[in-house]
This record gives sequence, C-alpha cells and structure tokens, in this order.
Amino acid sequence: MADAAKAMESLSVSKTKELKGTEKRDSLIAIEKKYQKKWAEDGVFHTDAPTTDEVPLHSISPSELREKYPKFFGSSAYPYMNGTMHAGHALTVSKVEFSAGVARMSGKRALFPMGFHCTGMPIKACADKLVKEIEMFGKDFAGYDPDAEIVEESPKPAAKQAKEDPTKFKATKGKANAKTIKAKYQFQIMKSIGIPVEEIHKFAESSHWLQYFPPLTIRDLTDFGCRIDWRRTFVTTDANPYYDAFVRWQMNRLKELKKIKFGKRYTIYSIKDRQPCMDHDRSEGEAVNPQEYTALKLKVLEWSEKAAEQVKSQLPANANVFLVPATLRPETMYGQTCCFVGPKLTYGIFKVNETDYFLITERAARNMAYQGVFAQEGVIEKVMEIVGSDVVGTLVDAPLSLHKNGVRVLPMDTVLPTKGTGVVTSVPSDSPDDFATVTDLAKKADYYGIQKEWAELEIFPIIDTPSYGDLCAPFLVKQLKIASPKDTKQLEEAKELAYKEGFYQGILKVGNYKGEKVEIAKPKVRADMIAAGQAFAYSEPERKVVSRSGDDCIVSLMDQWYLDYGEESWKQTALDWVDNGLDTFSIDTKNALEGVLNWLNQWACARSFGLGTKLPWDPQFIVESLSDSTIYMSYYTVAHFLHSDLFGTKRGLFDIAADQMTDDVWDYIFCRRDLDDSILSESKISRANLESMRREFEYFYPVDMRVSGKDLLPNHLTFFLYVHLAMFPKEYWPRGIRVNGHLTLNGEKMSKSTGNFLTLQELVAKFGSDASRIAMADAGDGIGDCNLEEDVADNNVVRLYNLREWCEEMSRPEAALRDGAVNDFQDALFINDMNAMARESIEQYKQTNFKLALKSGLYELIAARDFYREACAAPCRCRPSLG
Ligand code: ZZB
Repeated sequence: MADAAKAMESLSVSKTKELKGTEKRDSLIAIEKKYQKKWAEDGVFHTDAPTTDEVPLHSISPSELREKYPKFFGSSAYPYMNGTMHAGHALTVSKVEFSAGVARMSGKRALFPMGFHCTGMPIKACADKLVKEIEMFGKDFAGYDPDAEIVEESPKPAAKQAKEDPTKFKATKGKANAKTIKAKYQFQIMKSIGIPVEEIHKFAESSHWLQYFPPLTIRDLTDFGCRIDWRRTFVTTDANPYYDAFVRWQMNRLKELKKIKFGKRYTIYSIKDRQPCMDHDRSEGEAVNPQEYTALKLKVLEWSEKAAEQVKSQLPANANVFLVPATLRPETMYGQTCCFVGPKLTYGIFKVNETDYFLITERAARNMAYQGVFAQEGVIEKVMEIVGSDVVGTLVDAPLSLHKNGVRVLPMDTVLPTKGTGVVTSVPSDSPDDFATVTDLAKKADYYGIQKEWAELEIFPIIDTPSYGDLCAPFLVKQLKIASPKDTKQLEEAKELAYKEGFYQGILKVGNYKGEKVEIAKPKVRADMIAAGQAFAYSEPERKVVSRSGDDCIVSLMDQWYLDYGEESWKQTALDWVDNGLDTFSIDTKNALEGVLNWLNQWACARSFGLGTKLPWDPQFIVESLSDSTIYMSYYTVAHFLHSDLFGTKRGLFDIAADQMTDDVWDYIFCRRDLDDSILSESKISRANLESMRREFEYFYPVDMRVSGKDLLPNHLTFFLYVHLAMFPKEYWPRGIRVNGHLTLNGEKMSKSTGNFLTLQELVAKFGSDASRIAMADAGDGIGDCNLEEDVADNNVVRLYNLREWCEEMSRPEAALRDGAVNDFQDALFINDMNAMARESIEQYKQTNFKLALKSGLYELIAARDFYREACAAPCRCRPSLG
C-alpha cells in the first residue's frame, strides 16, 4: 500500500509555478471573500424578469418588453459531474462571466445560470468499476498490491513516457530503481483527484457522484467570483423529477415533429459495452462517423499452391471462398485487373453460412458480424488463418471486370490492416495507387515471386474525364512524376485529384450505364451488384474509435431511435439561421459551424446503459447524454419556480409537484401554445403561476450567447442549434454562439500526468479570484489555443494590490492632492486618454475580445495614469485626480 501511495503522490506533483510571497495575495483574498459573502447574502446575482404584476403578460409584446427592460442571457455548457472543474473549464465559463458582467454594468438584467450534467455512461461505468475493485481489494483497497502492477523497470524520460501513454506515471523508489506503474484502477484515479481513500468506496454508488461534485463546483465557481444565479441550478437525469419531465416533454415533441425516427442505422458500437459508443463515451475518436463501403465478392477459382495446401485440410471440399475487398468506387469495377493483399498481413477465413466463406481481416469480420452479414448476429466463426503472401497467385472471379477469365491475387505492401477488409481490388485505370503498384510488380515480377503477365492484364479505359482523359490514373502518375508505390505524398495528391475528377466530371464508357455521369451511375451500379449477390454494404468507423472502457469500436447496423439531423429542410433552416440571424463572434466559428451542418447526420439518441431520462414511449431506453442537453437553457428560466434544491426534492417559489409539469404545461411556458382550460384543469397549476413562468421564458429567451470549447462544435453546439430551431418559435431562436479554443498552461498542454495542471480551486487559491480572472482574460479569445500564464496572474496580484493602496491613499480626506498650478494640458490629455480607453474597452467587450478589453481597460489605463502623474510631477507636485 505504501508504494501505491507513493505512486499516487507522484501523480499530483505540481509543475506549476511557486509563488514569490503570499501576503499581498492574502490581503486581496480577504476583501474578495468579504464581498462574495455580501453578494450571496444580498442575492445580487438573482435576476428576474419584470413580474406579471408589474407588467401584465399580454399588456406588451415580449420583444417590446425586452426593449423596455434590456436583458442578457448567457450560458456555458454545464459541467459533467465526474469531477470538479479545471482551469480549462474556467476559460469557457469566464467568457459568459465577463459578458454577463458587462451586461450588468450597462444596466441589463443579466442572467447567468449553471446546472450539472450527470447523464450518460461515464459516471455509471466508473461506479461499476469501483464495485469490482472493492470486491477485489476490499472497501479500503488495502488488498491492492502495487508490486503486482509494475510494468516496466527502467522508465523512459517522463515527458516521452507521458506522451506515449498518459495513463502511465512514474513511481521512484530511489534513483537507481525507478519503476512504472499503470494507473488502471478507478480507485487510483479517484485518489489522484483528491478523494480521501476512506471515502472512495461511496462512489461505487452512482448517486454519490451527483451528491458529491455539484457542491464543490458551486464552491469553486463562487470563489472565482461568478455572477451565477444559483437559484436556478439542477442536476440532470431522473435524479431530478422536474428536469426528467422536461426531457420527456422534449422527446415526445421531437418525435411528433418527426425529428426523432426509428430504423436500422449504422452506429459506432462497442462490442465489450454491448451498446453504441457515442462521442462522450469515447477515449479516442470524437466526431468519427461510420463510413459505408461496397464490399465485393471475388470468388476463388483456383488457389495458389501454398494456399491450396492449407485450405485443403481446414475447409470443406465444397466451400465457396471469396476474397472481399471494400471499395468506395463500385462504378470502376469494370476495370479490375487484379486483387491485392498485404503480403505480411494475417487474414482469417470466416464462415458466412453453410457454403460460403470470406477471406478478410479479423477487424473487418468484427464489423461484419454486427451488420447482418454472417449467419448469426454477433457470432464470428474463424475457420483458419492464412498469411497474405501465401494467397498471392490465387485466381479469383472479379464481378463486372472486363477480364472475364478471372484476375490474380497480387501483393501490395501499402495495404493497411486498419482500413476496409485488408483486401483491395485493383483498378489501375482509375486508381493511381493501383497503377503505380501493378507497374512496379510487372517490373520486378521475379523479385515478388509472381508471373509477370499476372500484373500486366490489359488496362481498359472505363471512365472518360475532361481533364485527365479516359485513363485517369496512368495520366496522373505520369504528370506528377510518380516513380514507384513509395511516392506516397504524390500518390495521395493523385488520388485526391482522381476522386474529384472521376466523381464530378467522369462519364462511364462501359456497362449498362454507359454514357451516364459517374455521379448518377455510381449508386445504380452498386445497387445492381448488391441485387445480383455480387456485393453487399459494409461499414466501419472512418477512423479509430476507442471506448472509455478501452474497446476498439466497430460499426453495428441496428434498430434505434435517432434524431434526424442532416435532414434536408431542417439543415437548410439551420444553415440559413447561421448565415442570417446568429452571431458567431468570429468567422472561424461560422465556417466551422457551417462545415459541421453540411456533414453531420442522424444521431442515435437513446441507449440502454447509463444514467438519464427514460425514453417516454420506449422506457427500456435512456435518452443519450448529448440529446438531453440541447435546449436545457430554457429550463433555467423556470427552474427556481419548480424546485429549490438540485434534486427537486424541495419545492420552489411555486408549490408545483413534478407530475403537474405535463407536456402541455411545458408547451405553454415555452410559447408553443396558448393557455386554455384543459391545461389549467389537468395540471392544477394556477393561471398566475403559469403566466409568471411564461413571462420568465419570453423575457430571457432567446439565448444571447451560448459558450463552449471548440470540441463541442461538431456535436453539442450543432444539436443546440438544430433542436432550438425545431422546438421554439423563431423569435426564441439562439442569437449567439461563441466558441473558445483549448487552454494551455504556461505555454504547455495541461495534463495531470505531467503535473502541468490546475484545478479551478487551485488557481483561485493560488492567486485569488481577481488576479485569476485577469489572467483568464489575458489567455486569449480565438478559436485557436489560449494560454494561461501564471506569471500574468502573479504580476496582477501585485498590480491589484498597488492599485488598491493607491486608491485608498488618494481617497483619504487628508491627502493633499495638488498644490501647484493647474496643468491644463496634462489634465486634458489624461481625460482624453481615459475616454479613448473606455470607448475602446467597451467596444472590445461588445465583441467579446476580453484580452483587448483588458489591455485598454486595465494595463493601458494604469500606464496613462502613471504617465500623467510623472508629467505633472515634473514642473510641480500635481494631483493625480482630476478634481
Ligand atoms: C477500388 C478503387 C477504384 C478504389 C478506384 C479507388 C479508386 P480512401 O479513399 O482512402 O478512403 N482501399 C481499401 N481498403 C484499403 C486498405 N486496407 N489499404 C489500402 N487501400 C485500401 O479508401 C478507399 C479506397 O482505398 C478503396 O477504393 C480501395 O481502393 C482502397 F478507381 O477500390 B478503391 C482515386 C481512387 N480510385
């Protein structure tokens, strides 16, 4: 246990900077605390709409109301409750915080609420891991033996090691005997985030996470000085029955609006977890989607000698074996001249049904097993293994190929084991890679141990293109001076050009669709081959996806509920709104958002495992974590009326039970319908209370600024937009989305394992709230990386301290200020400077350029003051004030 403790200690060794002294900081913190306490007592950040008593509901239109009583509503993505916030989260929060501050100071009712996200897999998965670890090691984990976990004797330098595997960290047992331990247990992770060992076992219950982390997050955000209206906070999932009712309402309505549909869809899936693996459940591969290929069945006509020997003893005599390449270009199949395998790759021969077998990689078989390709769903029957080089020389029948007598299997070194089936059909007329490879094979046939003529089958022109003629690949290979398959960079470029030209400009020269454009003919050729049993659809993740449970994910074709994002008219509405209605604060964000809208499509919105709200019409499923958090900003507008604690166990300002919140009530509050007697009688909520809730929504909505890190652009922010547009009248559509980059700390990536890491609590404890906020503002505003410099925070402790001293000194009644002649010129200059800087700061604040606002509003202003004082001091003792 002692060694484990040491190992854990090394995790929390901080690489962050040491403070020079703490006296000044402590005196600033004392003042901050005094005022934070007063703010809380006075409820200064409790922001309300004008009441219906003050301004009756129908006496004024909502837009007139907002004009008469200006408001600001900003929010940042609610944090996930598997830990507390770190400095990176705080960067995002600070963008809303600063905007809310500016709005308040300019007389607006500024609403900044914050809830807590608990939906989905991670909390439940971690809790389940702890259950197992308690079984293994006991409640206090005393049975854990760290020596059994040592994986490496003499570690590589820490930085390199962390880069290769951030879950590994160093445990030093004296210099000579350094050892590496893998932090693989959940209890170790809990310890590393500061949970005392004796408390860890409580986290085996997922509800404990929901109890534990929200209060700490409230503490940290309050210490940071945030202007949050905490009356409106809540946790998600059915742990809060009011929020649960809100999510059920929205799911019901989305289904009625036909935005939620049911059907077989390709989904990224974890075999280990036995369910879809969505963005939030991945440790690698965010925003990776399924890629659909056409898998072609190339029947073996005659085995190579080496393969024949192996197959004879392991496959039935009547077996039909197919090599199965995956292609994105089914329309080129007329031009197949051979079939490639990676000579060094190991393939499996998998049983498909009583007579048929596929020769493919194991990876492809894992995907096919969940796509209805094999006889039994999820069952992989590998009959034998064979190495690629042994298959070389095999004769196969290539469907549609103009070479009717079959083509040969040949070696290709660049076949990737991680893509498709590891079998690649060769079309040298249209694929530069294939042309370069067959040319090379023919040149060095002996070296490759093949017959020259196998690589020299005639290359027929099959697609005509205006730019590259009807033998597109040979043309490009020549033009880009590609000498061998090893010219990978040029080949990549050639492939790109060939794809574009072939798809958009190509015209088919052969086959049933001769004369038709490739764009049109492609799906027809594919459909024909599938109908003829020569091909089938095959899908796999575009890139590697690893689940948080460590599983290499596949694509599964499964029945599921999905949000029909990407549907043409919905997408168009969203694109139009981005173009003409939404403020994105930067052209980069606008472009990125448009990019996502153009590719994002259907999203599985229900799952079978984890925390959340049950799907109302199919309660075996739970609403997935990115799907229950699209329009929850509307919930903030009324949360405090409904409940006064996070879990909705105590009623709020109105005495309403969760089951009174019917779908019709939500519709009324959110301006989707008018009030009628049926709502009043069914819900038993008074008219006055219903109207007050509606008032709060119509006043604070639309959302003026939604803020998040750029990683949520391809999912949350786009869903946020889509669902708002579907659910609410246009008047309430979002007005602003602001995206920030990731935060680096002192110029380096933040990472727990390297120690270059600060939680929000650590940051504020180290520098106090104000200096931390200044350093945050100084970190940057773009969509690229932002950098928090501890030196900036540290220097600002001194700056703020001195500023305060100076202010106090200047405002003392006995401070004799000026006793010389008035320096009109310097006074005028300073007034001018101050006005210009104020104007500049306000302008920068408006554009949410906080770094620039800070520059003019603090740094330059102090410099101007100093200049003024010095200039005045020269001829006489001048007064630093203007009076
Ligand atoms: C026939 C064909 C005809 C192809 C053509 C291309 C072209 P991509 O585009 O990179 O996403 N391929 C498939 N699996 C592998 C693998 N394991 N290793 C290496 N290459 C592989 O990949 C899709 C294409 O890459 C597939 O489509 C396949 O070659 C190859 F006229 O099949 B194709 C301009 C390309 N033309």
